[in-house]
Amino acid sequence: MINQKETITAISTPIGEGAISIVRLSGKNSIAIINKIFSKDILKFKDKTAYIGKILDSKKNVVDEVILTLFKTPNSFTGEDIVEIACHGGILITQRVFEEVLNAGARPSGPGEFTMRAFLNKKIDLSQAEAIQDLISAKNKFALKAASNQLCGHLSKEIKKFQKLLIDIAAIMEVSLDFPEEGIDDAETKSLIDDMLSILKSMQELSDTFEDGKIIKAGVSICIAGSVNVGKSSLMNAILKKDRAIVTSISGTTRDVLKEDIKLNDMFYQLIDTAGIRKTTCTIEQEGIKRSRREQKNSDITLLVLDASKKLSEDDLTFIKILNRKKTIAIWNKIDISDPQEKIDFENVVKISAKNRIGLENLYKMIEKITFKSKISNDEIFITNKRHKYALDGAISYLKKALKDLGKGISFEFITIDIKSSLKELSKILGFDITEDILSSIFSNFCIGK
Ligand SMILES: Nc1nc2c(ncn2[C@@H]2O[C@H](COP(=O)(O)OP(=O)(O)OP(=O)(O)O)[C@@H](O)[C@H]2O)c(=O)[nH]1
Ligand SMILES: [Mg+2]
Repeated sequence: MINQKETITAISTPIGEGAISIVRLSGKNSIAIINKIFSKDILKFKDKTAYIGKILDSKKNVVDEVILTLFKTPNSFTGEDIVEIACHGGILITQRVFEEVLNAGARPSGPGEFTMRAFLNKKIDLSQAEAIQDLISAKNKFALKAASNQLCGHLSKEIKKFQKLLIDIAAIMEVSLDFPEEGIDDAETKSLIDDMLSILKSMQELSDTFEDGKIIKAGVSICIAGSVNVGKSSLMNAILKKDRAIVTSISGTTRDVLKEDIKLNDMFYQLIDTAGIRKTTCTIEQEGIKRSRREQKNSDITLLVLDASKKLSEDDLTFIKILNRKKTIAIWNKIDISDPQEKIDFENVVKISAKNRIGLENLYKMIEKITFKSKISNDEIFITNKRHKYALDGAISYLKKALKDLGKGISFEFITIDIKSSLKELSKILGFDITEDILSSIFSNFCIGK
C-alpha cells in the first residue's frame, strides 16, 4: 500500500565532499518537523524564499549553519509542503543534519518517492515522472533532449491527442448505436475508416521511433571485425587516441575481446576490438574467434576492416557474406601502402590508414550517419521507454482489430470495445489503469531523494 501520510526525507545530493548538500523533506508535517530543529520560527517563512539559520540538536547545540527554502503546498514539486535544507557539503555534516531531521519525525524516503508523490498528487503524469530519471541518467545530448522533451510533456501531449481523436470516433459510433434511426451511411463509415487509418499511421510512426530511442538511451556498441592482421587493433588505438590494444605484424595477435567507452559526435559508444577471423587449429585462437563472432552479432554497428594493400582473402569473402550491410561500414585500411585492390558492393565504405590516422573524420561521419535510422531533430518525440512502447503497440493492435472489423461490417457495438481497449493502453503511458505493483516497480529504479 502506497503511504502518502508520512513526511519523507532524503539526502538529495550525491554522497561525497562538495560545496553544498541538500536534505529534502516532503509531507504535511515538513514545516512543523523542521521548526523543531531550526534556530528561527519557520512558520512565518514565506513560500519559495530562502532563509539562513542553524540546525540544532536536542541539546540546542549547532549542527550546521544552513539555508532553508520552503515550497508550500500545492505549488511544490510533490504538491506537498517541501523543505529543502542546503547544508555544508561534507559526508559527515550532511549525515548529521539528516539524522536530526529523522529524529524530529520524518522517515527516510524510498527510491523515487518524491517523484511518485508528484505523480500521485497529479503534478506530473507517469511519462513525465519517468523522464526525470532519464534526465538524470542521460548519457548524451540526444538522450538529454529526449528526456527533457518528455518531461515538458511533449510525449503526453501526443498521447492525449491520440486519445481525443479515438474518443471522438467512439462517440460517433455510440451515438449511432443510441439513435439507430439516424444511421450512418457508407460515406460516413468511409470517413471513420480514414480517420482511424490516419491515427494508426501516426501511432505507428511514434512507435517506430523506439528503434532510435533505444539507441539514444542505451548508447551504441561498435565492433571492429575482419580477418587477421588487417589493422583492427590499430584502428581501435587510433580512435581511442591511445595505445590500448597490442599491435604486431603477427597474424592472430588479438585473442581477447577488448572494450572501451568513447565519445564521438556527442554520443557515447562502446568500441570493441576482436580477434581476426580465420581458419585455425589453435584452441586459444578458436575461442577468440568464437567470441569475435558473438560480439559482432550483438553489436549495433560493425566496422569491417579490409586490407587495401592485398586482394580479399577467403576469410574476408566469407565474412562479407554474413554481415548485415545496413549496420556495417566497410573500411579499406592501409591506404598509405596502396589504393584498394578490388571493388566491394557496400553502401558504406571509407578508406583510411589506421597507422597514420588518415581518413578517420570520414569514418566518424559515417558512424554518425548509420547510428540513427532517422535524422534526429530537436523537436522530435521519441519513445525511449519499453513500457511506453508496449502500451503503444498494444493500442495499435486494438486499433488495427477495430479497423479490420469495421471493414467486415461488424457492429459498432463491438468495434467501440476495441477502441476503448486501445484508449486504455494509451492511458497506461500517462499512468492510468496501472496497478500499484507496477507503479512501485517503476519508481524502485529511481535514485533515493528523487
Ligand atoms: N602500413 C600500414 N600498416 C598498418 C596499418 N594499420 C595497421 N598496420 C599494420 O598491420 C599489422 C597488423 O596490425 P594490427 O592492428 O595488429 O591488426 P589486427 O587486425 O588487429 O590483427 P589481429 O589482431 O592479428 O587480427 C601491424 O604491423 C600494423 O602496424 C596502416 O594503416 N598502414
Ligand atoms: Mg588485433
